[in-house]
Amino acid sequence: MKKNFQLLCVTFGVFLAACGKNTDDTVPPTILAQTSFEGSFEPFGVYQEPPETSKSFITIVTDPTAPDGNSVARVSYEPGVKDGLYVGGIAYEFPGNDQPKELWGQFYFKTSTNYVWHSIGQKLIYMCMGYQNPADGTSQTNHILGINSNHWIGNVEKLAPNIGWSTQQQTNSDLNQTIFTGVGEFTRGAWFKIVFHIRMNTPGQYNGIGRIWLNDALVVNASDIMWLNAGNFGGVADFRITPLWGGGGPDTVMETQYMYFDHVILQTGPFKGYD
Ligand SMILES: [Ca+2]
Repeated sequence: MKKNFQLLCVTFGVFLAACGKNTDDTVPPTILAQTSFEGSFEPFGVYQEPPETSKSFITIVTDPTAPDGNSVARVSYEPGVKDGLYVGGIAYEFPGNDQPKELWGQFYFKTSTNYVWHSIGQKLIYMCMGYQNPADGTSQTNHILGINSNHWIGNVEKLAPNIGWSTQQQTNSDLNQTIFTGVGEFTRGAWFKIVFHIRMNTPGQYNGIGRIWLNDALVVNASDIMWLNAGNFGGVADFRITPLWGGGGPDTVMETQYMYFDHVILQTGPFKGYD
């Protein structure tokens, strides 16, 4: 019986091959890393810095509204946290010789209902790109997916922010790009889904791709980004959920507030429904 089944499968496979078709013409994407914080951050590493200047931290908490499962990652911003400081985050590093040149990512985030947005903005993720020396895998550039909130005024419930990319070229900041799009409002306490797609540029040229979807709507669609500067090779060296509060200005957190994350996926190709 088993043999007959195998024969049937082989015959069916030959039939499909003869027709020039396969059951699916597209190669499914490979998941490179994912976590939904159901009891663990793995395979992501956890970091917190610098402890002497920031009291924020990241932990896993139960959340009945979690987009996936029952738990989420919670980052705390305690009173006294000043603008532009790192807080707790998670990171995933790609090996120096195996850095993806194309990466699709997904994550969900929300803020606590008392969240006071920094007057300048909020960094959500950082990614280091490439290496100059393949032997030591030294990464060269640092790029941000963030949200600016230039319309922040006092203790309001909603914001009218911009979301987008900021590139940081260590060797020459004149080459930096800021590609932001206005996206209406971020309601406190509500989950937002972010999907992004990046593809490396020719090193030194402005021809890389950087797209962002917010709640399934394409809001940033750039094809002129220089992720890799001249002489810098490779791809994505690391991915970090780095919810850095602010980036300049005199702001200080006055009351403990939180940012939450869930359902993080990094993969080689498009998510279903995206292209
Ligand atoms: Ca979860």
